[in-house]
Formats: sequence, C-alpha cells, structure tokens
Amino acid sequence: MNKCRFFVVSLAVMLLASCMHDTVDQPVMSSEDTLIARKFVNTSEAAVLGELVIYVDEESVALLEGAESATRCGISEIETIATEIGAVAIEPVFNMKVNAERKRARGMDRWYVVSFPSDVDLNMAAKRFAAVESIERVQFSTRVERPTEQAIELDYADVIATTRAANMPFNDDMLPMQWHYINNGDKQLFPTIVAGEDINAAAAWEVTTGRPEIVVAVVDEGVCHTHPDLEPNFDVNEAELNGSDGVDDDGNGYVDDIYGYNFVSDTGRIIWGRPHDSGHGTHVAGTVAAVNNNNLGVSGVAGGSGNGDGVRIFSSQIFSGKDELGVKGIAAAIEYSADRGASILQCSWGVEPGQIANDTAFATGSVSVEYEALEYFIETKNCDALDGGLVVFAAGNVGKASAGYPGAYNEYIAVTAFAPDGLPAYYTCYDRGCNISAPGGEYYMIAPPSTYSEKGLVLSTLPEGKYGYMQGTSMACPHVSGIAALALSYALDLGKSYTVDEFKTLLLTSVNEFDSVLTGFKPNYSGGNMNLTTYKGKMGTGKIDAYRVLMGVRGTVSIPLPVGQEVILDLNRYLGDGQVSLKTLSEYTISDETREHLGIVNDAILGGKLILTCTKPGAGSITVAFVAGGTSVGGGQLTGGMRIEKEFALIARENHVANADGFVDNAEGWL
Ligand SMILES: [Ca+2]
Ligand SMILES: [Ca+2]
Ligand SMILES: [Ca+2]
Repeated sequence: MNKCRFFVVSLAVMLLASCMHDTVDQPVMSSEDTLIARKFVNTSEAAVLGELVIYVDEESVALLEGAESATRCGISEIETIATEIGAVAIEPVFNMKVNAERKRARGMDRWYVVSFPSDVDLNMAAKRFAAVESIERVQFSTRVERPTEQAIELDYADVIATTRAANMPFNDDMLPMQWHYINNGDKQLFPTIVAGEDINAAAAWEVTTGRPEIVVAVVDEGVCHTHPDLEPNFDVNEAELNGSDGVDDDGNGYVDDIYGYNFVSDTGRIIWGRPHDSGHGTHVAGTVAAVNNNNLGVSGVAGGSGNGDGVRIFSSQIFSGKDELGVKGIAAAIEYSADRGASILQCSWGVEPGQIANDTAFATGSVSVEYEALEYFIETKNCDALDGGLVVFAAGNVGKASAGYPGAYNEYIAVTAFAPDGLPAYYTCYDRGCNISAPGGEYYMIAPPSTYSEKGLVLSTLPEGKYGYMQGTSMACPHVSGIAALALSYALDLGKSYTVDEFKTLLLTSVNEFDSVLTGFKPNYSGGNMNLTTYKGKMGTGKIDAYRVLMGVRGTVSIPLPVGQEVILDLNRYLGDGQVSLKTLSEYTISDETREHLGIVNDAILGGKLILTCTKPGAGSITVAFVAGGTSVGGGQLTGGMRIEKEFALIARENHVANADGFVDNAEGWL
C-alpha cells in the first residue's frame, strides 16, 4: 500500500525514540559506561536543544525542591555541570500543587527539566548528567512534529437538505452529511457507500446523549472555545473566569486556565489560528462534543440534546503553529488533564510505527516521563462511573501493520479507521497494537489522481465558527472517546460503575464484525489496489457500535441480524448457556421506533421461535416474555411457572449473516 501523500491528518509526534539500553551496540564498554547507558530513556534523535529531562533519586528531591537555580541546587555534581554548560534553570516537570501525596508516591516529584543554552552539545550534557550518581534516568526532550495538513472547509452550498434530514434525530443541518454517525447509504456523499457503516448513533442517542459530569480532555492543537457549536459544552474553570488576569485564582498551579491550558506558550490562552495550525484540535473536539440539536452546524457523538446536557471538553494544548513542545510539556498536559477532572484522554497523535520497538521498549526499565504521566491519568478517578481514566489514541496513518506508540501500548486503546464503504481506510495502520475500529473517512477519487470528493471524510467543527472535513485515524479516535463518554454518562444514569479494565472490555466487545467484507481488492486513492485480506482479523476487535456499548451498560444482550433476510431465532440460544429451559411465550413488544429504524416486516413468534425480517440497517430492541418452570404462567387457580420478560437489542447490518439453521451468527459469536 502506498504511503499517503496528501491530506492524511497525521499528527506524527516524535515523542520517543527507541530505548538506548536496548540498542547500544558498542563492542567494548566499561561497566561504568554500561551503567550510564542504562540511564538513558531514549536517544537524542529529533531532540529539542537546550533541555534535558532527568529523574533523580529520592534523597535529592528535598534538595532540589528548595533550589534557587541549577548552579545552586545543593547537589554539587549537578552544580558543577550546570555551571560548565551555563544552565539557567532546574524545574520540576510535574505540578505538586494538586494531588501531591499521590504524585510523590508514584515518584512523579523526582522528574526535573534542566534548561541551558541551545548551543551546548546535547549528547555531551546528557552523558555528564547520566554519570551523576543521584540521577537515575536522562531523557532527551524529543521534538513534537506538528500536523502539516489542512482541513477542507465545508462549502455551505453542499449541505444536503434532502428529505433525509427530516428523519434525523437532531435539527443540526449538517447531520445528514455526517455519515459516520448515521449512514443511510447516501451516494451523494460517497459513490460506494454502504448503509449502516457508522457508529449506530441514531439508536444510541435515544438512550443517552451525554452528561456534563463526564469530561474529555482534548490533548491536541488548541480547541476553539468560542465556536458556537462547541462553547456550550466547554468545561469552564469558573474561578479563573471570574478571577483576575495573571492570577492563579483556583490555586491549581496554572494561571488563567479557563478553557484549558496552552502548554506550548505556558499560558492560559488557548489559541488555534496561527500559521501552520490545521484546526485538528477543534475538529476532534467537535466529534466528541459538538452541541446537538441547537439548529446549528454539526452534531457531536456525546454533544447532548440541545439542553445544555452534553459531555464537557477542555483543551490541553500541545501543538501551536510551528513552536516546538518537548516531552516535559506533553507529560504536564496529560497530568493537567487528570488533575482538571477528565475521565477520558483523547489523543489523536503518536509516533510513527516502528520508532518504538515494543511494549518493553516503551514501558520497562528506564521509562519515560510521558509514560509516567499516562499511568497517573489511568490511576486518577474523576467520575462515579469509572474508577480511573481511559486513554484513547489514534493508531496512525501510514498504512503499516502496527500502531504507533504510545497508542500501541497494551493499556491504551488504539483506534483504526474505516471508510464510508465499511472497508479499511487506505491510510489506516492495522494489526499489532490496534484494538478497535471507527469511522475515519476517505477521499473518493473521481478521476485519479487529481479529482476527488471530500464528502467521504469526517465532517466536524473548525476554528472561527467554521466547519470542514478531515480524514485519518485522528478522526476515528474521537468517535471512540465520544462513545466512551456516552457510556459513562449512561452508567451514571443507571448508577453503575466500572473498573478501567472492565470498561475497556465493554468497549472492545461492543462491536460489529469487520472481517466478512475483507476479501478481494479495493481501489485506493492513487489508482492502485488494497488487498483487503491483508486486514483480516487485524483492524481491532471490530467496528465500535455506540448502541451496543450502551446496551452493554444496561446489561442487554445484542443480537446481530442480517438485512433483507427472514431469520428464525431461537431466543433461548441467547439465554443462560444457550440451552436453557425457558418456554417462549408468543408475547413480545417491538416499539414503533424500532420497527421504523430496522424496517421490520413479518414479525411473529411461532413454535417458540422469533421470526422477523429487517429491511434496513438500524438498531432497536425487542422485549419477549418467557415462562420459567412449566409450560404456562401460574396464578389464580393455576399452578404454573414464573412469567419473566427479557429485552434484547437488535442490530441489523448488511454483512451480518444468518446461518442455515436460522441462528444469526458472525465473527463475534453471540454476544
Ligand atoms: Ca488556575
Ligand atoms: Ca486568573
Ligand atoms: Ca450543532
């Protein structure tokens, strides 16, 4: 597969290079050299000049906390080096004004950043620091690569005011163009579109549209908080909003952090319109939580119902124009996201696959400062429905058989991307480290290589009140973050709570299967072909389905159904061990909405089996009555069994398959 050459929104962040202690290849090394080499977290490749991150031993922390400067920090070896290289400052990476005790227990107070003139030889300085006994790790502050691709602004004349719009759950006029939420198979958007290749948002939004108690941190370019389709769902720091400029009014260690914090400029002012900014952060934020049903623009996955009830977002800004942010800022942004109350960390960035070899290189031995920050985020509980934080990353856009780190690491969810045809997007990474798939969009080439349509991309908000298209696993990622936010909102409704592991299991198993469509070839944007069998079993567990996720929270079994085929379902196979003694009564309820959504015809229960045909992709539910014990319900003069009712979720998709015995089956089994 060709590496995508244009408009793959690739926030390729070169956070970390591979661990030096694994790759050191010098035939003759003294034991002291080996000891020093083991202290290196990474190499100096793509490192920011003029700073190094160090991790000191416990005894040194007390001295450094009271340090006046790097040259007078109380540790003579450090003072000597600092004087020689002209170091100007030694400062803690993490913010001890919030949750200090927990951070100390994790050793987060032991990370410092040393700043010095940029003409100092970085490798020499690093080696000198690594030779200091009280310094246990040295990390180069690897440069963050900025997004270079721009969004395509929506031409308002393209907004399709078809009759479809009348059937939309919300009045946002661009929602009919957001196939990634509700895909009705509109060929105006993408000629080879397949209805139902979406996140099943319509059915999900009947269950919940979000709750303001759930907060998602958007770690990205600055998010435009003045956008009218985002502003109502912004998490606002009221103490700062009503406080004084230049003063840390809430004492959280960050001055004027009203809508988040800009870690690039180290100020509370979130910005988004500098040259080389792409609108990426604002786009991603809109997918999570653009305001629904406000008669304006787009919808967001967890953007509420138009009554101020969407999930909340804030901006942890790590990209800005051409400025470079080192790992200290990345780590601080993740820490801040936890301390400010986020339950979900939305990260549409990562290093190129292959730069970090494997999980051991990422998270064993001399681990990096950003790994420490991510672990802290996971450990931090910020809502009643989850006992910690969920970390979601984009898998990467270079079409490789591996996700990029950090997303590839086994504790974080890495999201692959599919196109409006339900097939892998040409750019998506897949296979190793990839956990789940979501819509990321794709160009449709009308006349390769120069004429293409952007309507198969993901449509969302852009800075300055605008809207536009972007594609990438960067765009798939916030679909998963948004669905996770919906699930936590619904869990709050129901008074349920999860451990982080339980919650990840729920998300990764609430999917529609991917593999049945992965045969043959698909033309890619450049006129070549993608061999689809390459992706079989490698796009993650499947395509995330928001309705299935919510049904999982409710505890309702989802049944996959094919479109356009009559199925005869033995519902007992979805109960107990699949062979239970429950007599199916002929009583059942299907709501009018479900009938409409699935186009259900010919439904009946005959001989204990449910018979029905769905004529279109959709989702809904059915409630069926059973007798537990005996063949009839007891009561009055009759001794009989207990009447019970059970709800099943029904998910109809083109590629769900009914077996010869009428049992609907697919790659997921019968979850
Ligand atoms: Ca503050
Ligand atoms: Ca202030
Ligand atoms: Ca809207």
